[in-house]
Amino acid sequence: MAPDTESFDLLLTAVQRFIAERLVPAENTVEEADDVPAVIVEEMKRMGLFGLSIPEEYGGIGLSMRQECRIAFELGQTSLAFRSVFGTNVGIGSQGILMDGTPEQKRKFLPRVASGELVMSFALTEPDVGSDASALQTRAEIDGGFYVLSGTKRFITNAPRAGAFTLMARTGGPGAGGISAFIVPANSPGISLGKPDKKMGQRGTKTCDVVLEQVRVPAANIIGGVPGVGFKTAMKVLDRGRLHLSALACGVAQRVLNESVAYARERRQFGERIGDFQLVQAMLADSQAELYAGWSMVQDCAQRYDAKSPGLFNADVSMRASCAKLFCTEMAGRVADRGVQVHGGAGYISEYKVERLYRDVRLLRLYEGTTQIQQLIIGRHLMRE
Ligand code: COS
Repeated sequence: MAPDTESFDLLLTAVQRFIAERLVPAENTVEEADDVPAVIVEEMKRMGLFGLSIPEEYGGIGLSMRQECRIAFELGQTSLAFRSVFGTNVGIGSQGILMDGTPEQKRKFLPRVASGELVMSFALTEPDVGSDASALQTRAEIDGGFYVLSGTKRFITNAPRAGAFTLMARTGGPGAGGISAFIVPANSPGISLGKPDKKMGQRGTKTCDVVLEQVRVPAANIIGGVPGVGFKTAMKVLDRGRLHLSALACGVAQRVLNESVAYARERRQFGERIGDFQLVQAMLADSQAELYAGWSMVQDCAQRYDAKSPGLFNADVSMRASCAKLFCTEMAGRVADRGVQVHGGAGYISEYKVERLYRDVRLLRLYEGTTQIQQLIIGRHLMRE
């Protein structure tokens, strides 16, 4: 059961305060150190942020999707590195277990995921396999009660922090039906990490390669205990993740808009505030209107997500999550671009927040399925209907 309105409002207020008082003031530190301070990570654990989406019976808060999106919207309004610390525990790292795991797997892993003691990370992408996920090459060969895994996973968010991976590998023949999802402890012999990726933005988030050389994983660690359904688990996890990211994108757009309006009220040219010029107002108005549209989509889709059978694929909701991801992440890109434009030359200088936000939002259109993958999912759905 998701928290009632009163409990949720208390959480929302606490998160808003935490962002305003602890996270926003630490944004420059995160940018310079390329890391989130350990003391803040501990505060996040105490607030329960690692367990936002995990049901109460496993020690989490058990938010509905609608509530989770509301919190993601707030988290989008500060450095995205903060959300990333616990984002994989709330989303793509843990949801496979929650949706398709056996009761033992849920009992064994989810309480530690919810408390933040165990960081989970999601490993699907490979050097030669990104958008075409069902072609993945990491092999898992059966050997008695174990599988032996070999391959390389790429751009794996939180790999350096992870205690375990939800990792997709091929137990059978080619295509989606040959893929299984494993829970792989990060300290398994044969696992090594690549050097940290140097990224365009989102400094403070941690990504790198995960290399598996003859890694022995108990067969009992296949999510749900059934081989061959890991691709579907991964797709369901991504549907949900895409909706969460849509909400996050709206949050960043809101922050950019706030920064831009504040600047337009302060900055004077030709003897007037630049925000009094209609050409500047047009940019702000377009951003506000698009943000409103995006957030309305997120709320609608989240409501539909909550109404469907939990953990089951629903083609209509999946299509709408792709619509939201497509629109909201592209929208955040346009809003960030206008934000820089409103700031003029100052927008290109790192002293002003929009410079970082402009770089940070670029990833939103790429990860958890590019804009083109969302178009493909929507287009296929329409043709199927
Ligand atoms: N939920 C559950 N099952 C799903 C599903 C979903 N959202 N989407 C597809 N499936 C099922 C299909 O129903 C099909 O099952 P059957 O074989 O029983 O019919 C199976 O999965 C294969 O589906 P499909 O044929 O559509 O797979 P494709 O190989 O054509 O791939 C895309 C589909 C391109 C949509 C998929 O590979 C994808 O999302 N790629 C992007 C991956 C991504 O987001 N990567 C980011 C890295 S993770 S941060």
